[in-house]
Amino acid sequence: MSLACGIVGLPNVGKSTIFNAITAAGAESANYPFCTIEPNVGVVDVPDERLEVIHKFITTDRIVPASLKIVDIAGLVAGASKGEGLGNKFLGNVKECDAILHVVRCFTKGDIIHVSGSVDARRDIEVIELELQLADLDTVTKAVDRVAKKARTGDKDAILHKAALERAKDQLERGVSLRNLSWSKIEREALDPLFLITIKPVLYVANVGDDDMEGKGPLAESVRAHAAATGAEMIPLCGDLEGELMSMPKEDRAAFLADLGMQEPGLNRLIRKVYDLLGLQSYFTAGQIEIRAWTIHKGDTAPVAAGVIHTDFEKHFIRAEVYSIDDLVQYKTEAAVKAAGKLRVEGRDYVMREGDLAHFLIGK
Ligand SMILES: Nc1nc2c(ncn2[C@@H]2O[C@H](COP(=O)(O)OP(=O)(O)O)[C@@H](O)[C@H]2O)c(=O)[nH]1
Ligand SMILES: [Mg+2]
Repeated sequence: MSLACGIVGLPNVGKSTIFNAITAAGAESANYPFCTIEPNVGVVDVPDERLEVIHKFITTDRIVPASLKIVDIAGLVAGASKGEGLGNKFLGNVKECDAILHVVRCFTKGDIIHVSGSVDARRDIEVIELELQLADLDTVTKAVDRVAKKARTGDKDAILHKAALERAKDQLERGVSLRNLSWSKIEREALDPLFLITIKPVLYVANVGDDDMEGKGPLAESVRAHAAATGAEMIPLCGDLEGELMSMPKEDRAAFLADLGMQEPGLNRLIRKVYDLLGLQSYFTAGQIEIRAWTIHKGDTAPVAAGVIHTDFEKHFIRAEVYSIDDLVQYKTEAAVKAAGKLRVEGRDYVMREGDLAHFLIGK
């Protein structure tokens, strides 16, 4: 499962700076040495300490973390939905993403010109959000027209879908992003095929200066307030420092972080948050060939989890043998876990738990 996250925000807020830091991290990973799909697309490991914990007890040839695709979406300016700037092409790129990283400028130092002449985080958010809402409004309006014809013939589904689309249209006209509302299953059926932008989960990234690393200043606070008011999350991050960190030789980074009073790069926090935002979790397979993290959605059953390894595995799933990392830490080997009766045999209905270690038995 390759999930994608699109970075949006006004020009000069630090999108590319953050994107470049993330892709530099990806390029260092043994897993994507030549991964430049397109200049604005990067792949990065999802940092996960549990892989090393497993590795303490199970020898292996390689470790493969979960990954995330990041897309730098440039050209979003006021009027984009009407074709200003790079307009529609870039809104199209956002549609293909699973989640949105909305970068907001909260640094004041430096002579970086702000497109609107002054730094105002709240206004900036509103400019971008409005463009995305207008883009959705356009999509939804066209969809209402299409379904209206079918609804007039008395088609039950079409009538329900039309109502859902009209609700979305009405809310967008009031300036409400669709993610702020709850939608029933039938409503989602009408909306999902449209790849609407404002229904995607968003994470606000307050790009703070190095004088406000924790995001306690008024600009970052206004981003935090907006996020809280809309049920979203925010994370403070200093794009410049993250870039600087990634441009250093690896062995110098720990000292640089320690100087700043940081435990780990801010990017690690960011990537984990995105993973969480998408409702994802990992399970692991571990053996001589590889120790690997696999990405599933929270609530996925064992056959669905097996299907991530290979699509056929879902259909031909027989059973899973599952144990937890805690069991491995306590008993030290898989054989000892089994001897202690902690290796559970689970069937088709088993809902995977965060951090399960699994073997799947697959039929033909
Ligand atoms: N002072 C400061 N400058 C930054 C920071 N992040 C980015 N910049 C600068 O802002 C300018 C625009 O950044 P860029 O990443 O290209 O913005 P984009 O247009 O959103 O992609 C560049 O000159 C960056 O060096 C930051 O955290 N602090
Ligand atoms: Mg850029």
